[in-house]
Amino acid sequence: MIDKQFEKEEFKKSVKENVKFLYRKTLEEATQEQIFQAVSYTVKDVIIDNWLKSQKAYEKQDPKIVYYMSMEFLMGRALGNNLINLGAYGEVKEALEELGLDINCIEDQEPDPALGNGGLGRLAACFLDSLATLNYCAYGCGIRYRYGMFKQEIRDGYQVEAPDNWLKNGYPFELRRPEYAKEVHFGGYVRVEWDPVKNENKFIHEGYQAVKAVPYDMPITGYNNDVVNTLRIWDAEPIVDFNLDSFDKGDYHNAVEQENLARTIVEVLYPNDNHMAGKELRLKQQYFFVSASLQAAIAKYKKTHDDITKLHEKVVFQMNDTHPTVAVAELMRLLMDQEGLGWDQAWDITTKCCAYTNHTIMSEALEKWPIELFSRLLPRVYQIIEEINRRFILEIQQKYPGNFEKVKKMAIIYDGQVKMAHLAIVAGYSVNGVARLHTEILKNQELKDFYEMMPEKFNNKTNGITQRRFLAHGNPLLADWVTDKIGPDWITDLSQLSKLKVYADDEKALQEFMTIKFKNKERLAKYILEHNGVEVDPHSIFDIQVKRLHEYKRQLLNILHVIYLYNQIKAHPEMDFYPRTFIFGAKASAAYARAKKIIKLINCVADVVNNDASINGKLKVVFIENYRVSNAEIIFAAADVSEQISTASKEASGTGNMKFMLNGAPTLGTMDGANVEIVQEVGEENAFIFGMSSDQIINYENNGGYDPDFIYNTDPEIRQVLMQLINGTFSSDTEMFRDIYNSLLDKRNMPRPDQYFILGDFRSYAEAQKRVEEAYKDEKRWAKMALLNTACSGKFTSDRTIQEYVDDIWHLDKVIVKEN
Ligand code: 26W
Repeated sequence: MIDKQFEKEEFKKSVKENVKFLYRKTLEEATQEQIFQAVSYTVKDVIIDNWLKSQKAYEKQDPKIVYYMSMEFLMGRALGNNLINLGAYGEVKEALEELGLDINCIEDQEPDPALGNGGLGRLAACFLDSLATLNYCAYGCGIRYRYGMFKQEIRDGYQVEAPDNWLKNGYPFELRRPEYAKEVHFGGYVRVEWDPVKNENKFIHEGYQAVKAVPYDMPITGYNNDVVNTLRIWDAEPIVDFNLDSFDKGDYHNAVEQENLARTIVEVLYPNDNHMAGKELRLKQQYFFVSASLQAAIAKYKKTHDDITKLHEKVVFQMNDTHPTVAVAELMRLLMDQEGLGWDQAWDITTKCCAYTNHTIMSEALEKWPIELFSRLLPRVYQIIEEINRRFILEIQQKYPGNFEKVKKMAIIYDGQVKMAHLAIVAGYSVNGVARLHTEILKNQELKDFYEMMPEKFNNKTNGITQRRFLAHGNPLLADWVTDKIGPDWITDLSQLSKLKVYADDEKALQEFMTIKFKNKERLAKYILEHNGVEVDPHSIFDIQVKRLHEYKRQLLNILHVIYLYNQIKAHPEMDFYPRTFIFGAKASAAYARAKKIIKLINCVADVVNNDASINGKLKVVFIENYRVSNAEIIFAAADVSEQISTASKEASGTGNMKFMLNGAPTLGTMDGANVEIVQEVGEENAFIFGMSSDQIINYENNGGYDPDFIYNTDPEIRQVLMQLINGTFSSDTEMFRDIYNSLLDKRNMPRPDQYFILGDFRSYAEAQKRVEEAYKDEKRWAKMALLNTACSGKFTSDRTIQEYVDDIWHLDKVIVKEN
């Protein structure tokens, strides 16, 4: 039953009232943005009631709570998603129509809350959606960055970063909660004092700078169950307003610094994906939100429980990669210094409360902090880590007497650095990878020593995505068609999609399926024309690669292959070639020069190819500016081919691959990350797999023997493509792409030329692309393939992933909020 406030007349009245109340305007006078605000306030009203109701239910039922600790939450827009989850989307769409408004335009007014980089941040957002939908009590804990992921503009083919001032007009779906503010301390020193009563040392932190952490809560709605959970993101404020008082105390400098700290700490999200920069401010951000979140969790627990030693029965902290790992030491500190527990008791609780998810094996992503920096910024926390390390090394020596190699490889503090992954593994009771292959690589390669010492901690949780956003909201035509065929249960039980398999040979159904795909391609073509000024033909194959730009993801392989096709068409104008549109979307980290050059290359190739009349529009290349959650939804829905072409072993899981699959796009990919499981679900005949296996890659990496020079010298077509990077074909400046060329061939490129085996996989990729073309030409075969991809994607819902986390790691209780 739909909420009364969403009944059309009621809803319209409320929107009009909000416009009047907020802006002193009539609907006719209000801007689209103001109407968006007014609509959102109406929706928020309903949500607040459910929020209160959920809170009450939780208080009564006292369930175990998971705190999902993450530096990033890539939420995307909330309005449409909330309407879907409240079951009111259709009703509201019609009500707005009656007011002469287009719901899409209203939704477009909302800024994307982009408090994340890519995969890891979006995964956190999908998890929150699933937790609420599955009736679990969960908090997301993060940072309220003033500026989220930068906005990408393409100027003259180059990426230019613009600030993302997402709070400019005020964000309607957040609630400031000053009454829950917490203090966080930085710097200073630790004084040790003997406590004669307890007969032990007391550690007193003094001379620190303090910052006030103020929480802002965002509601996380479950699907049709009245559950509203909370994403709690922390803002920083100065403790006291600047005052001359401190000047008198000779503390003027410190007072100014303390205020500055509060201003800078949450200023901006670090836009690095898979690259550790080692910036002090980043560690400050980590400690800031971790300390505030732990304090809040403990305070909440103590409100209704008096035995802190049973904390683990009601609370679990899941650490999203190592970024929040300082949590284990901070929890120890709070339990010992604030709650008065001894080391052993505190350790026992901590190691029952903390669990760690690893999201990458890229060595440059591993977080290691210089001792000097760490101990200066967090002196008491550092002391605790030293003690954890000391005790852990004793354990290693007990288990492997005389084996100093082990100590060297496994210590938490070594070579002047604090290794956060080691800390997370030692203090966590669970360590999980994010796809089957990834977890196996962790166990057998990257974390082998730890796996051998504590195998019981290791487990796999293959990632998933929420179908509420990426099908119900992003692809309404397909969503309605699916519901028509199998009923609406797929919205909360994606395994239902397998019922679609019976339509794999049903011509009418296949035709309907492909007609929807075509309409979605028209929608994307319109978007591309409006935003990029490029005309693309929806009859061509939409071959899409959207994800962060990184060498290991091999956008370069894709664009080199485009050049190769271009050469072929030019050389053989008569050859049979099915028209293709290669679509890219990717942000490069602002400091990642080579990644930015690859964006420039894609745009330069696009310029040449799109303007070459002699190829008759058979090839088009489009770079979609500012790829983000909101346009992603449109992009996935319109894809024919899903490019998942990372160097095997490098992509931990991938989640874009799942979004494409759900929307009926076969994967063109390597046997990497979750692609392996996608192929297993859909069958090899319904995917296009190519390239070296992760074993082959790892073997080359360990034993050498890979020689891109040989390929260059023996394959004239590849050589031609490479020569075109430096002979003026795509830029009159022949030095423009020299670095890219060198990265593939120059022996001085570290650790070796063509580190990501682009030339090694090129032929195999080109051949797989040929198979794509053949398959596409056979309309019926393609339609069946596309439909089967949707039908077999049930495993990849984040609902399944979350249920596995609950069963194996968190052990949460289901909560009932909605009375029937
Ligand atoms: C310290 C800098 C830094 C920043 C972000 C290092 C590492 C990261 C993330 C772990 C990078 C990331 O987003 N990893 C992706 O996580 C996804 C969700 O599990 C996976 O699907 C992707 O394969 C993985 O690259």
